[in-house]
Amino acid sequence: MALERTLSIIKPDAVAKNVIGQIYARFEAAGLKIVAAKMKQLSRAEAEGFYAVHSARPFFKALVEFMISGPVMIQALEGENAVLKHRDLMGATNPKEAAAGTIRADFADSIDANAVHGSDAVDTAKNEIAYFFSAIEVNSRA
Ligand code: RTP
Ligand code: MG
Repeated sequence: MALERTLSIIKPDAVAKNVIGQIYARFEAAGLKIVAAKMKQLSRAEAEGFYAVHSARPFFKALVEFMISGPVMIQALEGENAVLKHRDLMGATNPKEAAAGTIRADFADSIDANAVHGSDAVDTAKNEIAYFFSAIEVNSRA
C-alpha cells in the first residue's frame, strides 16, 4: 500500500445540485482525507489548460464550456492508494456505465455533465494538484 495524493474536482453540475457535502462524506468514509480545498469559478484559459491533454478531442470545446458554466470545488485528497480508490468512488466516465453506488451513478446526468473529476495516475495527480494549489496550501495529514 502506498500513501498517495490525488486531485478531485466537484464539477459545476454537482455544485449546482448542492451535493458537495454528500460527496465529501463518501471520501471520508473511504479513508480519503482532504488536505487542500477551494471553490473557484474557472476562467476559460484555466479550464483549457487543465484539460490540455484533451485539446484535440472532439468533445474538448463542450468540456471547457461545461467546466466554466459555474463554480467548481477543487480538493487534494490523501490516503492509501488514493488515486485508484478515488476513481473507484467516482465510477465510470459515462454515468450510464457507472456501477451502482458510485458518485457518477448517483449524481451525474450525462457523460458531459458527470459530476466529478479525478486524477488518473500518481504522476498526473502531482501535476494537477500543483496546477491549482501552491506547496504551502497542501497540508500533510498522514
Ligand atoms: P475526468 O478526467 O473528468 O476525471 O474524467 P475521466 O478521466 O473519467 O474521462 P477523460 O477521458 O479524462 O475525459 C475527460 C472528460 O471529458 C468528457 N468526455 N466526453 N463525449 C465523450 O466521448 C467524452 N469523453 C470524455 C467527460 O466529461 C470526461 O469526464
Ligand atoms: Mg481524465
